[in-house]
Amino acid sequence: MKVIVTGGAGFIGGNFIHYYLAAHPDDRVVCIDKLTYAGNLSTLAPVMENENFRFVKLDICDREGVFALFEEEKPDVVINFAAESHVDRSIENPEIFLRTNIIGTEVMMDACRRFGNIRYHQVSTDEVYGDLPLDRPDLFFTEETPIHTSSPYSSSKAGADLLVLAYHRTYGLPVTISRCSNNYGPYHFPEKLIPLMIANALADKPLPVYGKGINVRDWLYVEDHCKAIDLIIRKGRIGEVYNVGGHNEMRNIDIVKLICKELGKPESLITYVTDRKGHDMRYAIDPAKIHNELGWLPETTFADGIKKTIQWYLDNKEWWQEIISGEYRNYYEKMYGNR
Ligand code: NAD
Ligand code: TDX
Repeated sequence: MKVIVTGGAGFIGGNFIHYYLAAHPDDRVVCIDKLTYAGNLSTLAPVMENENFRFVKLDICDREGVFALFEEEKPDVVINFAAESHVDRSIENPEIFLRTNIIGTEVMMDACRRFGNIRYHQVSTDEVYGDLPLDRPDLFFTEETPIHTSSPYSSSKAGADLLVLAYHRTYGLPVTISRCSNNYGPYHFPEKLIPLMIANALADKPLPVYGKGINVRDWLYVEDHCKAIDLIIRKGRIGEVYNVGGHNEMRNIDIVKLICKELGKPESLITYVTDRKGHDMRYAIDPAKIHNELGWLPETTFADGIKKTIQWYLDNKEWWQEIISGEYRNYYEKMYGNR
């Protein structure tokens, strides 16, 4: 099988490529990535020499370039991870989110239509459902929960999801969508909560917790997400949405305290800063559908996953230190300087 993976130089796409090439050594993977600030070729260094892997620097909005690549590679499956993915950046500058996340999805699906009705999978997010109240722990996002977005990021992802379902209904494109909860693990860009707190704690820098730190996220080890996507592209029902999550809800402040404990750093580093605008309170996935239909269950507990993740950041300092020494410094100063 030949698979085109977009956004493979990013966090989840990169982990997916590592997982996929090991799990399916006879398949070919072609990665398309524009290498934005979030894309790092060093993430793909371990597979660059693999003869079943090819990297192509390409914008998913570049219709001509994408069509030429499809003509050349003739993929069987396309998995679209490429996106602008950081909520805080979407609040500062929504436009690029609409371009990449919506137009890019359209271009990738047009290429699938043009070159033989190719199987298409969209990597989406639980954020399209908006948020749940903290005082209703009985409520969860199911695939039937209405789309109700909060940020420009989640709105752009929701727009893309609607377009994917429209391409199925209108053109008969064989699509699936996965909507996953918050991922964590190796190669996670240090602008996101867990790697940011690890990097700051190791440097004895303040740990900026938004608001009161009581917002809840449902955390899943990235490899479990990769396995879910692999199952969906093989066994998922066409035209369906699958929620992916492991019933692992945690408050931000408890995660930050856990990171302090694991690294032997004092909680006095924790600094409460101005809240995120429109900050979603709680995400919580009901994964019953993917479990019942495809037999998926998460394999890594949070206790193990967070230990493995922290160890990875300790063992791979050059990967993230290179990132935080570059353009990221300006971003950090702008977002956190006077917060
Ligand atoms: P990321 O920001 O780490 O990586 C995104 C990658 O896409 C980068 O390599 C970047 O260079 C590339 N990219 C961006 N714009 C592009 C364009 N126009 N053309 C080609 N490549 C482009 O993101 P991530 O956290 O790995 O997220 C991957 C996908 O999973 C996204 O679609 C995101 O919405 C979704 N998702 C993420 C999470 C999470 O917790 N991180 C949870 C659920 C869903
Ligand atoms: O410095 C911080 N301080 C803080 O308190 C940062 C960066 C975050 N937070 C809070 C905000 C959120 O409540 O931590 C929580 C997690 O924040 P992020 O890591 O930015 O993730 P989130 O906004 O939940 O979105 C993530 O999960 C869903 C991904 O970035 C999305 O791409 C995915 O769709």
